[in-house]
Amino acid sequence: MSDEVVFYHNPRSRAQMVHWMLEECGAPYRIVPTDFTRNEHKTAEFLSLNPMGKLPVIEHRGIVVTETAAIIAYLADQFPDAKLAPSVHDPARGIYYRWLFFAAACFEPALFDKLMKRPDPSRNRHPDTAAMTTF
Ligand SMILES: N[C@@H](CCC(=O)N[C@@H](CS)C(=O)NCC(=O)O)C(=O)O
Repeated sequence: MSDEVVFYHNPRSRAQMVHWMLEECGAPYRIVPTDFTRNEHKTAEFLSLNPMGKLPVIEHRGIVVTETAAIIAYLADQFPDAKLAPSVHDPARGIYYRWLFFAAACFEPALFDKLMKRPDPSRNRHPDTAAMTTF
């Protein structure tokens, strides 16, 4: 089976982070340009890879991976010669996970709330749960 990573890419997207990672880890890869203006990320073929209809997406050895942070972690594990992640048994893996998950689950959503000028959520609490909140 080929080791080539098939990489669905648009330069005006988070796929740029995966592009950088592919270069850093030295993976052999092939770009499939995906044009948002032609809705190429909403075709039946694309949705069969990622039902969310979003980039980035990679296919590697018959496996589809989506979500930028997941793809980056996957590539670090698949191409370990680049030494881009602590090994599974190294306690430093905890620090790696910490910041990887923080970036995807906390930092990025907060950043996009600001960029998209989304209003702050209401601070009104239901009386049953108000006492349990600490902020
Ligand atoms: N949580 C996903 C977000 C993916 C995402 O929102 N991708 C955008 C480009 S940066 C996209 O494909 N948008 C097109 C659309 O939603 O129609 C990730 O981290 O990969």
